[in-house]
Amino acid sequence: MAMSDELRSIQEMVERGVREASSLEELEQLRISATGKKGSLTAIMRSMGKLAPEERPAMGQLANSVRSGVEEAIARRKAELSRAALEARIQADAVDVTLPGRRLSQGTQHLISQIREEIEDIFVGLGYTVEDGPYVETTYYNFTALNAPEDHPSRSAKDTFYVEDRAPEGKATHVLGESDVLLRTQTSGVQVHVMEEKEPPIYMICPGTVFRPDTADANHLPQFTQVEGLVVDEGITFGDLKGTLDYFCREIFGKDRATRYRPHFFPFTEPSCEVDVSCGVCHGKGCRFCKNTGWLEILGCGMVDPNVFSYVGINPEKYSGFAFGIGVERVAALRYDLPDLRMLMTGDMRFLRQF
Ligand code: 2U9
Repeated sequence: MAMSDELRSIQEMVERGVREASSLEELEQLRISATGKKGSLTAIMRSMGKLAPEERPAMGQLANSVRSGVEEAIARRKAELSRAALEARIQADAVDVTLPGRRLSQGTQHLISQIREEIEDIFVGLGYTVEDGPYVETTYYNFTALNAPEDHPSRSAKDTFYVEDRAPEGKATHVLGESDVLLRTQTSGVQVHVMEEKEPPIYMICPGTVFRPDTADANHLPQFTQVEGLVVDEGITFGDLKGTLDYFCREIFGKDRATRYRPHFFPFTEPSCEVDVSCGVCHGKGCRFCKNTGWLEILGCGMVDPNVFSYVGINPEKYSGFAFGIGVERVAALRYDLPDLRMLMTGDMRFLRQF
């Protein structure tokens, strides 16, 4: 075939290929087969030297125009295909900004945390510090240093979760006196730690989770939250205790609520009291909520027993103090008329969102 025919046939072939190419990859293959290093057009241009000198200018001109025509056609199609590819991507990635958004489900602070913080704020306002301590305690910090005798019922495995891996080999249940590590049943151990570390004056509260092997029912939870408080200073009297706790009760339940102090017994305080606030439903007249007494029990308290001071090396002749314990779940139940403490443990957002 004459070289000019060959050039024209290549030109036709490439032009058809360009029209038919449906992807950038196909087009690139076509370019390589024509004008690439081993391409058909490149091969012809290389063989130009074999022509008679008088034929070369015309053939050279033809070859160059075929080549630039081919390159131009490929470039044009390339631009077209690139635009189409971009268009397709834009279509595929399109976001319909007019669609309604997905609402993020946002939690709320748990009622118990809210009340715990409220109690903290009341005492911080009175100059108290907020202290923390371990959940796992020894019998010394949970009982002994709090003046609980060795045979006190609260020490029994019925009332305390002992930590299993410190129980004797092969025995599933704790036998009194055989394990001295437990889940704290009260936060009082924190006060013992603080008194060991700090000199009086001490004005502190210790909020936190405590554990007791009670079956959960309307009035009991095996895990609940306490805020205990301790004041140790020179000249602290029962009057200081009463003034402080009356103030606390009014802050947390409202100015119109009365308080009453009933004698009680705790190993760690002497004298000891349980404190009631007047019923907010019937205002003391008696109703179902207060079991017709007009009063609701809210906390325990007392003057720190001098024995407790002796355990931590505080001189009971120089210092006196008072202590108290508040069950936060109980405060929540009284304040919001909750019929069952277990409602606080379910994580049911229909309940929790109300607070
Ligand atoms: C030290 C000395 C004394 C803490 C106290 C109570 C009274 C009390 C209960 C309230 C409801 C426990 O959560 S509850 O079941 N607590 O009645 N707690 S006095 O007395 C202390 C603490 C530490 C060193």
